[in-house]
Amino acid sequence: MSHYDMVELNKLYNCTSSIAFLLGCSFVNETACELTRCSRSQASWESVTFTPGGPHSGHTNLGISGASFSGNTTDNVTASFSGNYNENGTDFFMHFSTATGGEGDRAKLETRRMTPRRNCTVQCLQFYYYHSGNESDQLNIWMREFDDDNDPEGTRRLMGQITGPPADYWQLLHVPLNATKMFQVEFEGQKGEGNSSGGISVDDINLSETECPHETWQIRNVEQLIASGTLLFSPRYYSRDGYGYQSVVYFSPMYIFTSIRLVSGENDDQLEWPCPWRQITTLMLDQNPDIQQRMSWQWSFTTDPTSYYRRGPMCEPPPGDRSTYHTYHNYCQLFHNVPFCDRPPHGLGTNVESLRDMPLMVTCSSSL
Ligand SMILES: [Ca+2]
Repeated sequence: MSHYDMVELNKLYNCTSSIAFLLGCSFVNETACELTRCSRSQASWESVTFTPGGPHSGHTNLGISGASFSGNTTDNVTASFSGNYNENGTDFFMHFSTATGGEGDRAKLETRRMTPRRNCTVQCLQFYYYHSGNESDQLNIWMREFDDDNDPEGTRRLMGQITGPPADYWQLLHVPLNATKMFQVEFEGQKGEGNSSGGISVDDINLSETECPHETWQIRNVEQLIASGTLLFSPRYYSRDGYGYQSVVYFSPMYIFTSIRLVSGENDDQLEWPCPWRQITTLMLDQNPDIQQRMSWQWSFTTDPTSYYRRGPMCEPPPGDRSTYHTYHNYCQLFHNVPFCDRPPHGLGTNVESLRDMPLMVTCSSSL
């Protein structure tokens, strides 16, 4: 589904608001977002467009070359997204520097208070972060729930944490939330021990009342992968029941091929084999900073023993040395061949081009 599909659907059903979208922020300018900064030390979150230790630019405009995006939020839909593509090329993000200060210094970045509108009490926070600090630096994701408007402190719970080795690119993180009443999210940077020449940065925050994907595989430099024809294997993931599985994507100038397959895992001896009638849903989408404008393509696969697409024994235990993860040919393949992007549907040419320019991610939600 593309942004244009959604616009047409909204017109068709006369939709004027989003039922799931709560918050979006790309820091297009210094005052674009309803976020509050708070610190009891020298450390602080700063709104910047560049940091010497990285990143050298925000994530919002990354990969956008030319007029691929309109820069508007969804037509006819009221949402609290602050805007995304800035035609001036200015792209702010929030940076917590750990290059100065002392161990334990911390600062918070708080969202406004929000109230769940859906009965499912499930929310998904997603954002991009850039970690250029010391591996002991931390970004803690807190959720604070309030009894009512007069509740000043609420109850705080740690929902996610980023720490460990730095990386020289923007990474995507999904954080499942389960607020049942008024809540807010806090991004807390904390300086660890050791030297740092950078810090932790945050950009393109989105919060929606939807379930987070079980796994997300972020793929960068897609344009190069398409040009060179590249076969990529995701890390091994585990379903909730313990089945090991893997996503495989082949990029070519003509199409993108995706498949999902079971791979040997640590739990194979304890699992039920074969495992018919299990389902996995894969969603491929670009990384537009506004989740409401992402172009997506989704398919589900059910382990149907009578399936025409079956190749080899369906869901038999992966043979061979099960401790050898990289023995890729030891799998029970769930086969699906998809001519994704080879023939753009009418009217979607612009978006398909933008898909080529943007990094991709593949998310998986499985009931294996
Ligand atoms: Ca930004």
